[in-house]
Amino acid sequence: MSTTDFKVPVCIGSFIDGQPHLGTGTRLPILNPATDHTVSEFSEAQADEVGLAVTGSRRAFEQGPWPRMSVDERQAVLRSIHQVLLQNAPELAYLECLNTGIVMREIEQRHLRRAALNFSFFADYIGQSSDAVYRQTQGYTTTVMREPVGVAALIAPWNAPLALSSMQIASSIAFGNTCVVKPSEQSPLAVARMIELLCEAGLPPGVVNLVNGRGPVTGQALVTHPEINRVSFTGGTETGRHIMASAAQNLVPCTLELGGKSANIIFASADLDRALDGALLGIFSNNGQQCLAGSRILVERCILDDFMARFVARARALRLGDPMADCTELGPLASRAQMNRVLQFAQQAPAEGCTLLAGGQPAGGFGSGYYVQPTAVLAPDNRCSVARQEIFGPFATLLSFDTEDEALAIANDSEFGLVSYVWSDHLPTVTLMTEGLRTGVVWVNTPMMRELRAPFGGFKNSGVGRQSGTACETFFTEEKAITVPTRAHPLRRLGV
Ligand code: TXE
Repeated sequence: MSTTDFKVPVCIGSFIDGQPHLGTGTRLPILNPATDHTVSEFSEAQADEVGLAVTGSRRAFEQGPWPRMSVDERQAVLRSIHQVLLQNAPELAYLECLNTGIVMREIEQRHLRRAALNFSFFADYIGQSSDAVYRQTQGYTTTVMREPVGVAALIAPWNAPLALSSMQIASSIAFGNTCVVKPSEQSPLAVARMIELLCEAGLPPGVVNLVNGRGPVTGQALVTHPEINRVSFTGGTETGRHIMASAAQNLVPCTLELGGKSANIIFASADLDRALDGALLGIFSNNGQQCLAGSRILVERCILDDFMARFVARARALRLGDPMADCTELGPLASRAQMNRVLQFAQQAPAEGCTLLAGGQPAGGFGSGYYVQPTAVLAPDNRCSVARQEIFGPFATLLSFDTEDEALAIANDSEFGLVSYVWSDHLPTVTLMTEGLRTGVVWVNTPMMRELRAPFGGFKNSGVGRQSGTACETFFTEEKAITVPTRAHPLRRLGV
């Protein structure tokens, strides 16, 4: 099937109770980052339209079949979604690539597989989870059950819209909840189609509703709606802080998956060919726009010159181009604002003592597309802005260290604590580092490898809460303790 077979909608609206709902809100453009051309538009949901979506979700929760289905029935729908997403992968990948500039090969091989897997993973999980029974207190049995919490607000980012929003959707609905999804205003195209497909796969209407719009308008109305019971947010740290404060007004718990400035620590004792491949993948895959990017590359001083020369040569050789093309390794950034942000860091770095090793300029030959040259700087120390702030683009900051303790101190000297990477074949070094690193995930001798069974999430300003089967079950369910006496105990009789 050729990409021209896929229809791009003229305008995207909300999706409520299984039906498209085109409101009267402001029409805003949906852009192709590779060309800066408008490819579609969306209608921004105002508070009243957000209210309709939340009411639809509430009705589906209170009266609809989904929360009342047996686990077997819910599993069957989640597995059907897995199948339908894979069957429609070419169309979803096309829309995602068109709207985000993420390289098609990565969308097909990573994002879409993950999106489908998220649903089958939670189907498997709910088939195995169990309630707890306490019988330690003689004469009583106490059962602790978990029930769905109600309606979840899911706020998704623009750097991996399908992969990340599908995680939020699957992990909330698997436990019998309903939800309202708000994708990023920059990247609503593929998510809107995915949500239609959920219904086509057999999900009852109203279980997953969709609203589109900017954060302060649509997102804020959703997060603060009084009928919302949980908020799941993936995005920037400052936005996360604001969302959590807003949700706190209604005492609504939040899970926040935020930014990072992850250390990728390379020791002389590593397999340096693999470490080099891993470092390049860590910072340049997904166009450098990923929360788990290994954006601070810490290199043991005795191998610095050699490693740096090889890293820079490979970075310069990266194939920039049309994200739809098979040979492309690096596409455009997601927005003009993001491109300008990245370029500004490159511009300021020399004033802070950094040496520009590669890139730092807009990449020529791509018209008005948001392309930035693969960029690398050597920073004199960890205090520079490029070592502290999340840049979120194809921008590597290299630093050097002499000892394990120094590597650990630099790695941990960050407001973030999402992931870290260690490259060494020396077991005591690996042990020392994995025990000392203050991050939610540590990858040893491998680039990012997401094990869905294990918790994913960050220390410090990288987030609140975790994503895994058990963590999502805890977050998206309420516990209820039911105590029953095993025989008729004599009761103290009042008023006799
Ligand atoms: O994302 P925002 P921004 C980081 C990255 C990037 C920075 C800023 O460093 O440069 O964040 O990105 C919605 N109420 N990450 O500002 O604002 C918004 O509409 C409710 C890391 O573009 O965090 C979108 O749907 N919702 C990251 C979502 O929040 C609000 C992924 C994320 O947008 C809102 C993205 C409000 N008041 C950026 N304001 C990661 N963790 O992977 C905004 N939103």
